[in-house]
Amino acid sequence: NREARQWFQEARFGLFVHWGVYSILGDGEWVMNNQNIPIDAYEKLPTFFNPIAFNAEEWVKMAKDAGMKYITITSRHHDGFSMFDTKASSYDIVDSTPYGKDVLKQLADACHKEGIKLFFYYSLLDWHEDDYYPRGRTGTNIPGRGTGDWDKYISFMKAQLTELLTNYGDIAGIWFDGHWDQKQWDGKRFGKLQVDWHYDEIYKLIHDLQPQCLIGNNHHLAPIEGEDFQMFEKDLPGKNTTGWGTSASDIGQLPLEVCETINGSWGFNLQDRSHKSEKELVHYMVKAAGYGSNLLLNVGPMPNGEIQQEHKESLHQMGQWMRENGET
Ligand code: FUL
Repeated sequence: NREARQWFQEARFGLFVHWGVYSILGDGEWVMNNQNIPIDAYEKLPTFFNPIAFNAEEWVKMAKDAGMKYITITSRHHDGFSMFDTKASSYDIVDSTPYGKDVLKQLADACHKEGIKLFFYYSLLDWHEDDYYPRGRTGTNIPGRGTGDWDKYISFMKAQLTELLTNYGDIAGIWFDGHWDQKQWDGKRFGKLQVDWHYDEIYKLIHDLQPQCLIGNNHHLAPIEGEDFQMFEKDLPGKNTTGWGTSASDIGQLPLEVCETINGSWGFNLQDRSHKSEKELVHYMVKAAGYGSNLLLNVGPMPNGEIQQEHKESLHQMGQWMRENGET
């Protein structure tokens, strides 16, 4: 949808939010994989997840004050835990936490009220679903086990995406991630397994449900049919500083977005004190804008639902800079 792309092209600045049951452990969103936590142990985390200090209005006002035009939040990260009320699984915030409320619904309502657009991050790969095949390194990556029904997994994703695009009003975009999880155990050997993500069907489903909903996929490749924007993870467009990024020749004609962390972590990390200075952050935003790209700047809220003080301060400073420089 041309109008939606045009809006995105001019949006400049957005808030990325990595929040899930992993936040409890304060060791980033990859903690299940990095600490090799088995599924049955990890499954205890939701029973302690009770973010009573979460205030959607405050988050949205904080983003607005920073000069941001949109928020992209993890609806379900690689750990497979859904931060919304899904009927496709009971492994979700409403069915399996003491909190029992849908945080995405609260955020969607606050965003709509304040005129901030909402994107959902959605992981393709899943370390929890039985039908995810190949399942990630944690769990059943053992010969003879861990087989799943791939078609059922695709249907599961479609069911969840349908919910996300039906129950939360207008959604500005879906931010896919985890495409690269294809060099995994295929039941016989590790190798390059050709995973068919059924993008044609999934992208069509999204655009049929909400034509204005922008699709982006963090696959680090040239954009494919059906995608509306191209993202660069911790990387300016075409620089490929990370080594696994997107090369200059793979930049398409779509609006661009760079995403970056304030410290070094996406999900809440208790020990990470490497917060970037105001100058570094402003510089990065200006550089990204020089490439015609938005900046999606991340916060990793704490398990109680509050955003770290240092991150709040950074956002406030960015907002001040934007105002002083007539950018808002
Ligand atoms: C990556 C993910 O694996 C990270 O956990 C994070 O979500 C980042 C934005 O994208 O590919």
